[in-house]
Amino acid sequence: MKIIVLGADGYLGWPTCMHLASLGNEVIAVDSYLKRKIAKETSSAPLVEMPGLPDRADAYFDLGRRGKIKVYEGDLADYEFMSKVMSEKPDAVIHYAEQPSGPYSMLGHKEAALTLHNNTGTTLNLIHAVLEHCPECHIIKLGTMGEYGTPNIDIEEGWIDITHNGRSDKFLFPRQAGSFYHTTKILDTDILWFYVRMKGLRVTDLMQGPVYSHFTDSMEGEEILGTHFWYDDLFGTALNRFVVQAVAGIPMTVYGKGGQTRGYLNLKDTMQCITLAAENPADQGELRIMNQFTEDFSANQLAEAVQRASKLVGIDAEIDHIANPRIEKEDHYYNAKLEKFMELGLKPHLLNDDVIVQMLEYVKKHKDRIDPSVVHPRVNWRR
Ligand code: USQ
Repeated sequence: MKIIVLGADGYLGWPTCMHLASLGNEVIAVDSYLKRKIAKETSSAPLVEMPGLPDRADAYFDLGRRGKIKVYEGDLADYEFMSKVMSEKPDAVIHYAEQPSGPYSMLGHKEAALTLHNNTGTTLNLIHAVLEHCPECHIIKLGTMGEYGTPNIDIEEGWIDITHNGRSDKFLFPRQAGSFYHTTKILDTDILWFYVRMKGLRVTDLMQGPVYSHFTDSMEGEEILGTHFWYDDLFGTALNRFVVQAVAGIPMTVYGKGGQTRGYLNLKDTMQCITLAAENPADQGELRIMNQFTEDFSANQLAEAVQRASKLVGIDAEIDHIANPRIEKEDHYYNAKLEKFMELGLKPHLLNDDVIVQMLEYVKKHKDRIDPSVVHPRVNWRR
């Protein structure tokens, strides 16, 4: 297939490009480096900074890996650029090109506006560029499990059957996000659903939980091919942050009571899910929504798992319960369905000591690059 990856420089984007190329697909990688720019503005940085996309693509090629990755650099929130990219007429497009941080979106008006305009604007541009150039192209959009929030009922995969006053219909599952970023993902889903109904687009919307780890099969052994590993309060996800905190000797920052539960997945399983979605496309005129995670954990369980694995490499990691900077339930029911990807053949890489030890070893190698000043939360939802 010819596949375009929007947001190709990101934590998920670059590994996805390599993975799809390694399977023999023709891959086009696109990014504006927006995340690098806002990270600099907020003094955040990945553990190891990687070169830009052209150099990453050259390194991939020079190492003799399968396939080539073509690069476009530009702003997809600008319709002209989006239209130029989509005139490549791909079979599928993977849309990661969004500001991905809940805390960043809660900083203030400027950050909320950037998140809204970039995320929904890019989604709208993509839809119109697909309609203009390739209406049969399969749009694979990265949504988030956070669109559902933490309801006191089972979380279905995108849709729910409702019977009301004796009549029944099927609706999008109720959504109630916990950050403004997550709210923009809800808006994206609604925009996609509108255009599926009106124009018959072919769309898969993936409700993904927080991702952890740094390693994928296509990177194996070559740090130059690695993705950015974020650990700061804005862009780092919980488990990656706890691993860095353990290595840095900073007590792990469990927010509040630590009972807040999410569906997590290994970066390798994001690669699997994206591939399964691309190889088994949605129908024309369908908005297919699939939950994308492999296991549920509370923040406490993650911190305890890191504490246990740290002992194996001689680190005595401490757990701290700090005041929760977010407004979220800390003790709640959580039961999300995971059926569609299992039916498509997903083989989960589950979290165990070996996975955490591999992460600890990677972070230990770059310990001198950890900046302790960006570890504790700098954004409070209440202020
Ligand atoms: N948490 C802590 N301590 C920390 C960091 C997080 O206790 O130091 C807790 C949070 O309060 C939250 C949970 O861990 O309850 C997950 O937080 P997170 O920062 O790992 O994930 P989140 O902010 O939800 O966002 C991340 C990605 C986002 C993606 C989302 C999937 O940054 O792009 O959409 O995971 S989901 O959470 O399912 O919505």
